[in-house]
Amino acid sequence: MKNLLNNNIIETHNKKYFSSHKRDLDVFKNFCLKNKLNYQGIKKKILKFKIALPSWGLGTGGTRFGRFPIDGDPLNIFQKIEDCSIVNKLVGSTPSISPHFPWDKVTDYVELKEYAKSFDLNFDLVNSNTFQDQEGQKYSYKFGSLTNNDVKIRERAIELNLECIRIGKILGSKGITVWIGDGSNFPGQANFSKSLDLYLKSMKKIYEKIPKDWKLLIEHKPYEPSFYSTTINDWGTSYICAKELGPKAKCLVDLGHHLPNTNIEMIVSRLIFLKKLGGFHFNDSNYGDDDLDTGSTNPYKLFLIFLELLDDRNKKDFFNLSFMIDQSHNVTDPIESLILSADEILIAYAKALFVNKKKLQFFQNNNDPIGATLELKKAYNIDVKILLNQVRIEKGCAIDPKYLCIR
Ligand SMILES: [Mn+2]
Repeated sequence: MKNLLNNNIIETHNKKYFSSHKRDLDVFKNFCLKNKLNYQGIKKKILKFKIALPSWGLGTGGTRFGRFPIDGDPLNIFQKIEDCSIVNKLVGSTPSISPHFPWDKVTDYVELKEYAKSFDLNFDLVNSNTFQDQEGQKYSYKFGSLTNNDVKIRERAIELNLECIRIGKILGSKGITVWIGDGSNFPGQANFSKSLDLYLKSMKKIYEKIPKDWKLLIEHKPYEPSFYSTTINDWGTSYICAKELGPKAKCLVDLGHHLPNTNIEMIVSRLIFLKKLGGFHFNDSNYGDDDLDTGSTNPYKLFLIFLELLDDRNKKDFFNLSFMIDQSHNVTDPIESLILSADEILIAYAKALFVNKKKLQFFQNNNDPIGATLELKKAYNIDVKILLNQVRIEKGCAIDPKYLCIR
């Protein structure tokens, strides 16, 4: 396997921290034993957990006011794969990359797949971009894609999605995520029912070509780029569409795609109950954005989301969900942001795994809100860092890649 990291960087780092880690691990194992916590079982689940990296997340992000690229910004998908390999070599939980087309178009997809494989990486879900015109594009998405009034533009948007499926098949992907920016900016500009109808008609044509072992994920977002109305604006609309399309269609929840203060963990729970949750995009959000680094502002929320993802009703499907980081690195080095975000996700996941569900149910059944919330806090306050360090050691990664980001 190819390795782009400087020689011995992991070995040197691990050597430095290994003896103190061993000491801390013994203390942690004793703590688990004393409190009847299933150390081995939880470690096994963390070892198995995988998060995809978005190809577009490796480049410097920006806002509509500007972009401030850093040295070493990847110029193409091959360089993005190289950057992903560095993240995964250090953290071990991000072995796949989710490409975006036409951004990541190449002439030879077999070569692309092989290139990723040479770094021990594979391809996760493919994503279609019908929210932006490419240079020289004949039909414009200015007034929508899959819901455009012009049939030629709708057909072009459908064709791009079908192309994504064809590419994804070569890359070994098992699904496609469709997010559209379609909507309107003025009252009266669009007929809401007509837009939804056109969306479903277009999506049915895409759904027909979804391979048997694939999934089609619908991603909703309340606003932006449309600021008056958005066709697929919330989880309810997403659910209605997924249900209408068929069993291979599911809903994808992006943490930042909600109005401020929305109870996202409850949306996750609803979609699990309805058997329509297909995936989750990680980021953090302080207002109505989807741009902040995962766990950077509200790690407790992330923990509560994981608690729902780990609901007993989702036991069989948990590891079939598509997890991906989807955030914008406007002021940081994307590699560092992704390393820290992958860590935050594992921290939230591990803490949720430590929740004593039986005790929680007891407090719920006995109408004891303080008991219930303290039970959650008990798990949340466990310092799972040592366990995650141990997981990374067992994967041959850096004990704590966070320290490599400190200058
Ligand atoms: Mn997303």
